[in-house]
Amino acid sequence: MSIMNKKRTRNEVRAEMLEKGQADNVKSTAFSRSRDQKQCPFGEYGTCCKLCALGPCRINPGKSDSMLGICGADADTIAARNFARMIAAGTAAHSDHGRQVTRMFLATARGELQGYEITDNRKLSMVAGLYGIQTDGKSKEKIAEEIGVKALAEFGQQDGELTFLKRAPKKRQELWRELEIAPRGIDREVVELMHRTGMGTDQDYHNLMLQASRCALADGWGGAMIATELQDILFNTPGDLGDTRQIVSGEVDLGVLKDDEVNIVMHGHEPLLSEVLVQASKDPKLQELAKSKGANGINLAGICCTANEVLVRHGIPVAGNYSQQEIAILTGAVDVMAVDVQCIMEGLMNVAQCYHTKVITTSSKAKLPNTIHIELSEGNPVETAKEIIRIAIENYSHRGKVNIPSEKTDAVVGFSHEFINYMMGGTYRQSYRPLNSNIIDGRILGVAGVVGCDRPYSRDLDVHSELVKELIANDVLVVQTGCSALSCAMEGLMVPEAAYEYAGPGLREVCEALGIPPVLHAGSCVDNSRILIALSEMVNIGRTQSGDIDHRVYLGDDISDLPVAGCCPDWVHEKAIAIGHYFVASGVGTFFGPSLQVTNAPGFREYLYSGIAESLGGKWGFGATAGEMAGLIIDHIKEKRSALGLEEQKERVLYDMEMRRKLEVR
Ligand code: NFS
Ligand code: SF4
Repeated sequence: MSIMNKKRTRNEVRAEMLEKGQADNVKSTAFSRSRDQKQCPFGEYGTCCKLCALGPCRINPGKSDSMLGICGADADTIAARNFARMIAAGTAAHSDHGRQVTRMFLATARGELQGYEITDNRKLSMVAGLYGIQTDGKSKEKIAEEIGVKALAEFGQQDGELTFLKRAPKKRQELWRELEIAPRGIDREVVELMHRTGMGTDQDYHNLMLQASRCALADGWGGAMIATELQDILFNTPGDLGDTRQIVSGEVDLGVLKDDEVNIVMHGHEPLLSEVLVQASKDPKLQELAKSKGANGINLAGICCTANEVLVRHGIPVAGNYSQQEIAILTGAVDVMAVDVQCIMEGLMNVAQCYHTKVITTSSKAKLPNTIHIELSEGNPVETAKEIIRIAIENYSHRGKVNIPSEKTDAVVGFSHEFINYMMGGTYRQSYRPLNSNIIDGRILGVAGVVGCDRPYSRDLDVHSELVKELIANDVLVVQTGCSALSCAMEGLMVPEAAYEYAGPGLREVCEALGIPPVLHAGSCVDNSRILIALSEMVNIGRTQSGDIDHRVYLGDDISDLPVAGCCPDWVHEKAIAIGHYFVASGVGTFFGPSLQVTNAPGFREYLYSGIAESLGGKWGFGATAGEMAGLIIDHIKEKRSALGLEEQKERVLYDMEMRRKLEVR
């Protein structure tokens, strides 16, 4: 396996493809549109309010102290309401995904749905335990049905607490109760936040952010976590395949598309579609049909988070992340792009119309004009998948000029919480103890979760890999999800060899001993919930059964004590803000860039960047560049280390311009 199999930088490849697009009469792409769009400073800095018809009201940067909206709202209230609404929207997105998975899970358990089954028994009994379900003498389908009923009820629950909250460290749970922000039901928190951010309701941003926290927690420890866990039961926990445990490897980047095979690109978020496409593509009849049309086979590749889902479970190749979705079509080699929900650019249609590519929508929640709609059947999804594949096969012969860049990279992936546990301690001694003790002895400085989206800018340096390289050079172990993970995978950071090339000496030693990359791919964006569980586990092992501190592995009693940080260096979607805030409300210092839409609201901004830590332990931070974000993360981790009394042994390895230049993007 080589990490040096890229001849050109991603920027060079992209430029060539965009040129091809122009020659093929593609009117615009996100790259050209992002050059043409001039961002409105009021929106960019967080002080545009269009909540009611008296507005839109805009608070002028520089005059923000004196200016008010017509109702009297000031810059802080306006920015806080906008911010909180993003949290509500993001929570709604992850949670509606979770609801759909739960409905299909329940239908599977009841035998009403073909194509899925209850696969991961280990996780099934773990989740049953959390819901207090007695499993003795029951079939796995019966257990799953009881889980499905309870999980589905949590969306509409009015009182009480979400079940998975009890997976957090005790001290954190107590804090949530004390602040009255333990989420009661998933939908309720979204609705209440929408209500409170409307015109003329909650105008104290401290109070508003309490509900925003409750809502975000209903995402991370609710909707998103339900999505992750039930998907795992249906499709297997990444890296944890029943009796065998293994990480998988896969290839990423445009070079995974094939000249001589039918290419089907799966794009979106819910693995319900991609999983049945994977199954159906193996059907010998469809394989034969493809051959009869002159193709050598059927090639599936992913885009965005659905790509992450099938990559970490099956090693299915990935064509790209968010910003690469139109470029995949520009190759002229995509016979079908099948989409479900979220992060699907409307611009796809303009591009697809210039090629033979058929875009197929599959969810009633997300239709695009001028596309084929084939609803993912709630009765027989495999049949839907076969129909999609047949359309792709028929379309293969309609290709025009094809240009598939040869560039692709290997990635070793599938580091679920369960696999990390296993890889550290083996089958009989599964534990995070080695991780904690490596942190205590300083081999690993701390852990950073680097997650979220990527923006369609043309840059020489990729902000994700630039940031991550600096972190691992400073012995920070990096865990990734989402499009950011795909960026670093494309830059060759997810192979064990990357440790030799980029990691600091301590981290390198650990990676070498375990045979792992210094950057661990944990899955899609809903799988950030895996990181919450990993953090809880790092806390929980610090004390013995009887409650005594075990000094060999003790890193504090709450997530907010851990030398860890979160980062979303290139956020795009509101979902990223919801994720950021559930990390903050879980006690994690979380750093975003390269903008944050709170700049011109001084009171609210300072509250997010520091004041909020007094109650929640976690806080927001902002860095405009990879270097700034890396600095903030490393400083934050060091602060936590010194609060724990861990001796500092190392100075930060600073990446100066010279070193940055050497980090050229491959
Ligand atoms: Ni996350 Fe995944 Fe990508 Fe951002 Fe969109 S695909 S759910 S939102 S852009 S990481
Ligand atoms: Fe203007 Fe207030 Fe209406 Fe917002 S809610 S648009 S600040 S009047």
